[in-house]
Amino acid sequence: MKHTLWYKDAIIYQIYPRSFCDANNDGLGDIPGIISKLDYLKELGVNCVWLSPVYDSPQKDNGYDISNYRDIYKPFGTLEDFKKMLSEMHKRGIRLIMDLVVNHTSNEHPWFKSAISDKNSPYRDYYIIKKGKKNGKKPPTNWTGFFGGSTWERIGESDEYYLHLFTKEQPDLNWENPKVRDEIVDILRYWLDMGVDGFRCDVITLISKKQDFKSRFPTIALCGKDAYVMGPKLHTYLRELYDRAYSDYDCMTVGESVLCSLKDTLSLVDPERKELDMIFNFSHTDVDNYLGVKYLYRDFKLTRFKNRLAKYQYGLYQKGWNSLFIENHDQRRSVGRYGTLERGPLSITSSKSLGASYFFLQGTPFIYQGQEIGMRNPSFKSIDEYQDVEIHNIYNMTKKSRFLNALIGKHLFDVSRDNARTPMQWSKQDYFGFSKVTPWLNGTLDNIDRNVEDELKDNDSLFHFYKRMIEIRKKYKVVIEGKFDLLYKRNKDLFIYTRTLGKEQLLVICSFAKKDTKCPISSLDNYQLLLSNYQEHKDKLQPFECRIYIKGV
Ligand code: ISL
Repeated sequence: MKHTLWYKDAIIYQIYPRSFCDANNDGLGDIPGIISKLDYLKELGVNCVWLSPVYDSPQKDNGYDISNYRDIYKPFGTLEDFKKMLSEMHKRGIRLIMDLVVNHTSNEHPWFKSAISDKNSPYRDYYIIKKGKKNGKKPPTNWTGFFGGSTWERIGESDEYYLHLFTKEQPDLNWENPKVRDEIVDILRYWLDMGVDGFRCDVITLISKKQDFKSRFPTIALCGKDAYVMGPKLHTYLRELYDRAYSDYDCMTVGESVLCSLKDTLSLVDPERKELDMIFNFSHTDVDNYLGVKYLYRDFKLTRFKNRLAKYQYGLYQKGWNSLFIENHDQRRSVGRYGTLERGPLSITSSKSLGASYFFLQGTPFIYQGQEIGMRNPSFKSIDEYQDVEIHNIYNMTKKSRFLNALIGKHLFDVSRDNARTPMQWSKQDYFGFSKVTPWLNGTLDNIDRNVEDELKDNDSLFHFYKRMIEIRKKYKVVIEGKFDLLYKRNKDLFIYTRTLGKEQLLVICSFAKKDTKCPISSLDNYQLLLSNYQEHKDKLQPFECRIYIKGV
């Protein structure tokens, strides 16, 4: 089947189902809730949805721990609800990509239950099970995982351990086993046959492990990562999935890739290699930390941010395709981050400037639910208010170690993933119009000023700004195909770039300064203004002013 590369024109909206809309009022979002909001997505103008996991799951990691790949988590709805949602999306010209979590399963998946309860189980080799050291008293290696602590969990009183790069309830699958790959191909084809349009492939760069299973020199985080990031057979496995599944459907794939260099990125998204269409690269979201470890906080610098983005714009031009994002369900909210202001009269203005700065780059833009209305972090004060397994693990570690507490204690709450997971704020009604009962994770009333109902009515809202950005992306080919050039790369306050296609040129000027700033572009005479976050313009750029111009059309 020919791939039409529709993803190049896509504007993708990420739905985190627990927190989007609760139709049956049990405090948890659900599929009927999503269906009820499809007209809202249509109004915004997006044409594709990435749905975070809705499969059956014990929800130890909010669905990123799957116990049945072919069914829906009951509190979210049924398979019939899912099919209805898919058809209602397609009716509105909205495609759907599913979240594919196949680096690991849940420990409640029947494969795993059988694997650990019976040494002769046919599923034993579906997982990575190794003998511990010292008669099983010590784990096989000193590797540490993504949520802190060892990557190994002992199997009962035996001398064997299984590998888990995330929580112990998320055992890693053994991709070396061809039967595991057969199962995954079947799962892919099951959903593609149902009509889904592609997959966001969770931590896909971790699926192949070096087979030495030896300890590494101890490091502050992710010890052993050279054994499990971009492993030796990753490319072979991806190509196999393409050949055995994706090649038969007009679908797309976006891989989540942790700790991935430009060279790695190119090797994954080179169209000739037929592995993935694009990947999420985190280099620009790691701009305010050290070593890609979000707990090692450092101040934001615009130059670092724009140069990191530019590196991938230049690096992938005509060689691969970029994904563009500033938020997702694992990142804290962009309001108050990346140089924007959390509160006050310039807060929305600054979010518009940030939004414009990434939205017109080359690649497929993603919007995370609530980003388009400027939702903020809830700023909870106590650990008891947070639910995410990650923050609780790290919190417990910092409590036990003075060193870790001094290093990360202060910023721990700021970087919690729960910041992005509070309920979507639909209105000023109780529980933000998300539900009629207390939501599973509540928002903060202080933040009620950011809500869909008010923003739909206000032509100057962030919602309408995003809507206009989407219209521009749909209208001008230069936004899809144009070559990117970063201007004034050392300027500390301004992010300015052009996109050029023949005689057409888009010029994007975004100020991140809190005061007036000189505009370094000498003449804007030939340009037509398409969009700005200010009504009136002066010679100087006003605080956080952004302007999107076009010429040659
Ligand atoms: O969230 C992170 C750090 O706070 C990331 O390191 C994150 O764990 C990593 O990007 C992998 O994320 C994905 O897989 C996880 C799941 O918990 C995340 O929600 C998902 O996006 C395990 O499946």
